[in-house]
Amino acid sequence: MTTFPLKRRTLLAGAIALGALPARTLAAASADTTDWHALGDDVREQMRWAWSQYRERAWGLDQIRPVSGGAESFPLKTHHLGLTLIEAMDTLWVMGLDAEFADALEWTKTRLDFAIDGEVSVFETSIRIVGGLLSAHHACGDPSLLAQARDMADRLLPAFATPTGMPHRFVNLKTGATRDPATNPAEVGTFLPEWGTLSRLTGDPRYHDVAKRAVTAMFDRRSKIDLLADTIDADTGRWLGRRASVGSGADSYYEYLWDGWQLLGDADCKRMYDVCTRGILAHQQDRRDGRLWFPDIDFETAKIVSTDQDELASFYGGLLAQGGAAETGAAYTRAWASVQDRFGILPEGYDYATAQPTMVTNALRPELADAAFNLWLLDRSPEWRAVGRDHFLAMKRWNRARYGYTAIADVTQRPMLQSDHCPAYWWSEQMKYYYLLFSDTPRFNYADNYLSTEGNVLRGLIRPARH
Ligand code: IFL
Repeated sequence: MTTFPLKRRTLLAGAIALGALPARTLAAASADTTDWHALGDDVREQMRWAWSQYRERAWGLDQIRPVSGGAESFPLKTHHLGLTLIEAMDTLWVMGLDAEFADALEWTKTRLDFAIDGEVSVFETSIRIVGGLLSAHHACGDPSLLAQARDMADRLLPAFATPTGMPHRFVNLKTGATRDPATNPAEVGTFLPEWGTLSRLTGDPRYHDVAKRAVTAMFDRRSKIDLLADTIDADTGRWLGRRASVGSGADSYYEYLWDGWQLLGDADCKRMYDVCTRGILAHQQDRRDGRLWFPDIDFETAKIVSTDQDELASFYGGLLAQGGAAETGAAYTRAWASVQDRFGILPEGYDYATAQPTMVTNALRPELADAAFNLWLLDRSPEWRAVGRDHFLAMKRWNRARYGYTAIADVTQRPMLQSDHCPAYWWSEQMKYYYLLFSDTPRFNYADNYLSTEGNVLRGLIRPARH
């Protein structure tokens, strides 16, 4: 995700601070005595502790199982690529955990090998591995990281060789065989910031060009009311579904339109973002009991098809604010924060019409912390720090297990029921969002930065001066 240049941020700060904050929130914010830097130190300490568990029990493996101390592979089914390690690197760096970062760097130099005869999700592998290596490269400048990011992107490239330019969902890392043309906006359009960066750093335009072609091919198939549906055939370009959503399957498509503008200065991306966002704001807003929600609707008729909200959509308030709709973004984030207030941790599914969870799990999700961080970057309101603090403290209370932080099987039970899973994005996303939100670290440029959908910092890391 991204921030505006200083001037724009200052303007937005005024707009939000003067207009949109409810009196209750303002009062609570001004009475807040939280020691933010101490909280930042605590985040760093949790990261250091969880990393030591991973180092001891699952070193080089994809994901630790925090309850049993075992491990699981992802994105390959039967082979590990060190996913957690790659995802964690820029977070370790920004926290100043330099020995841990150096240890991880050494592993990538000596052990990383992508020539595996197995299939990966093109989308997941790009945002996590290509993005993770690029952000680690941004942190330390080691050329081996860029070479590895490029190696992985080269292995993903065959997926884009379709008649429409929209990628197949899976590719074999060794043979280049692809499969599954039935895809969605997010899996088509979540490449440009990483792949544009790769082109900039390597001088090879192919990465940028395939990513741009895919995102544009999707945009060109929007409905007359400027909405995208949820499933499309990448070979024929024909829609296979009708549901328009800002959640799963669509979320980061919109995010990367904005990010293409913010990180790469691509005016086409800005235009596409504005068109899509106008469509969403015109047809998809629904206010109930003073709260703003975005139901799923039919992409041609705008008829509501579901009031069931996907937790993944809770990032969207931060994006709306970044794109200039500050009050709407704040209102949507407050709607989700009220669900957090009620359950402690967001359920994976929540129906705002019945005010009931529809899926009681939570896969250690970062989205609300992501929105809080992005809103705070724009206006510096303590309201968003408080949303992030509550997210962090609930995680410490309910998700901490013997060997790390774990997902929740049921957020409605007390104590919450834990499952045995630590998705690698946890190391790249919320731990970084919390730390940046609380610490005011000099290693990060708070006025000019870019974080990807996976929390990978591709602009804004500040290397300490050498003495
Ligand atoms: O991989 C993560 C990323 O934020 C994303 N979607 C879901 C994951 C986190 O919940 O784009």
